[in-house]
Amino acid sequence: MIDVRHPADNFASLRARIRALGDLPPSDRGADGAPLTVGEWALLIDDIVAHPGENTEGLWNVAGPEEDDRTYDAIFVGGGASGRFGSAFLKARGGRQLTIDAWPFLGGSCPHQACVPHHLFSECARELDLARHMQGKLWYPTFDEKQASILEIVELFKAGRSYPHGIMNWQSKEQLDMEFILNAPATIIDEHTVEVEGRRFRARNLVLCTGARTIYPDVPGIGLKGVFDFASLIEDLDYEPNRCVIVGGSKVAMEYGSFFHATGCKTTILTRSPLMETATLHHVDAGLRDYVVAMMADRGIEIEVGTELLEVLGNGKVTGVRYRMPGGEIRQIDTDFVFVGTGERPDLSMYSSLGLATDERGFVIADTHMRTSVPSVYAAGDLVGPPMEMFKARKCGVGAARNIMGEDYEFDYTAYPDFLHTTYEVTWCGLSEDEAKQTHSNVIKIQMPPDDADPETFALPAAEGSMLYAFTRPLLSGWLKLVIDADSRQVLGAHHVGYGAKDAFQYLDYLIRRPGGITMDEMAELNELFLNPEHFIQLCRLRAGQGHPVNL
Ligand code: COM
Repeated sequence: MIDVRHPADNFASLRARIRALGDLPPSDRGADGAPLTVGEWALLIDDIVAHPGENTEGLWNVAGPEEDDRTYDAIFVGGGASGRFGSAFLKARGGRQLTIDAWPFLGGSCPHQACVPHHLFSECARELDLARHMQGKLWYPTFDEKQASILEIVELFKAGRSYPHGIMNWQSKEQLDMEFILNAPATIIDEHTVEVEGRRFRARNLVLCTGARTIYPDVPGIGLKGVFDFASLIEDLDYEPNRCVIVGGSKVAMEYGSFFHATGCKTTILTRSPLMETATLHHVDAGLRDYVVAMMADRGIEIEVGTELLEVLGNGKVTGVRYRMPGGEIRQIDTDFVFVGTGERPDLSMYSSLGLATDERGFVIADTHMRTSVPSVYAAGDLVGPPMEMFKARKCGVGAARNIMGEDYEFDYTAYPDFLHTTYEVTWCGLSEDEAKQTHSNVIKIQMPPDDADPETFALPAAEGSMLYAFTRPLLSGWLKLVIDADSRQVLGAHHVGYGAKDAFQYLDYLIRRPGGITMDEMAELNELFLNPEHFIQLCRLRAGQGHPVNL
């Protein structure tokens, strides 16, 4: 056990150890007796992560009885987004929490293996796409695929990820005043008791937030070296892939496939369902889907729909895959890199003593209060199933905290704004055009390019990040649609492919779903910051004068 709570008493040897690990700028070197700085946390975490099995002592930030002798209101098992946000909220409400994580940092898989690297990779995909498209024009040199290395980008991420980790630990301890034990697995004894490094902690409630992990198809060869998922890609990739086969058609499959292909690693996606038609993605507009998939194909990504993976080939290391086409034909691709994006499931083995009810897919069943089938046990985040999104994880944790602290709080996450990346940022919220037409008899749309325009010459939409496309090949500059009920004039849905609109969709989703929604006239009254990435305000203004608005 390393006690990180009382710097003055305990830190001389810890600080000496951290200082031996590497240089920090003077501004990030804590004084003797002071709490660890972000940089010091980062060095410590980096050292622990880099030497698995060596640094096995837990990092304890637990109040002694002289500081706080109350029973814990909740123990959060897992310190990812749900556990961290739930803990912070519960603490802010005056409760007492303890957060436990097997990793030496708070924040969970997001900054370690998931959302943060995904965003780095998607930014690289966008940059590479532009550099390849613009090569030989302006100041852009001939695009040299050999300069773009998946391995190098993964290593860039790994070299930098301990700084976000350091921030999470520092913020949770110094700003949010959370109690936590890190780098130590929790053992669940019963619904009120958890054991860590031989010490038992009791709490009024448990909040389970240990996430989910990729499930692999059960086919021969799936365990060969060279088969990766989003997590093992970060931890285990040690060569530069030359050819990629993606198994699955999930968001992860589309995002990572777009990145790999953009680096010059020819990529084929093998998917059962058409992309963006999987059950876990809702409100996907057909026009948006068509544009996104067409643009992936335009970049050269092969998408094989209706296929079934039969076998990963290789002898110790992947050399290819065999798969069945929809008509039954068996095909083979030679490849040195297989990436699995078939979805995730939780590992519930540590909860066997609780007897939690689960659904047919293996997710923990939790009601809208985040209560499981076991009284006083809550569950949050990916553990309770899709959507595997950050807002849901964090708000589930907060929802559990609110209920534990006496509020009657329900969290409904059936409607939400959504996004994914290809080489574009793709965002949507509200209803698709087809959905709107099922419930409204007079639906119009504002769309760019319009259905009857030639997209090769219609150089709009264009805005942040797509101006160079608009002026060189308009088709590539993006796509947008606003779905409107012409009778009530209410905006029903918004859909966008381009760059820079993601933030706006968080607020658009709220405006569309609040009681009364937002009308196209109210939208037209907003003040655009031109060239606004999604163009919706001024496009509504062009039609707002019409008593009976029609398509634009
Ligand atoms: C974000 C992690 S990377 S958390 O949600 O802030 O804990």
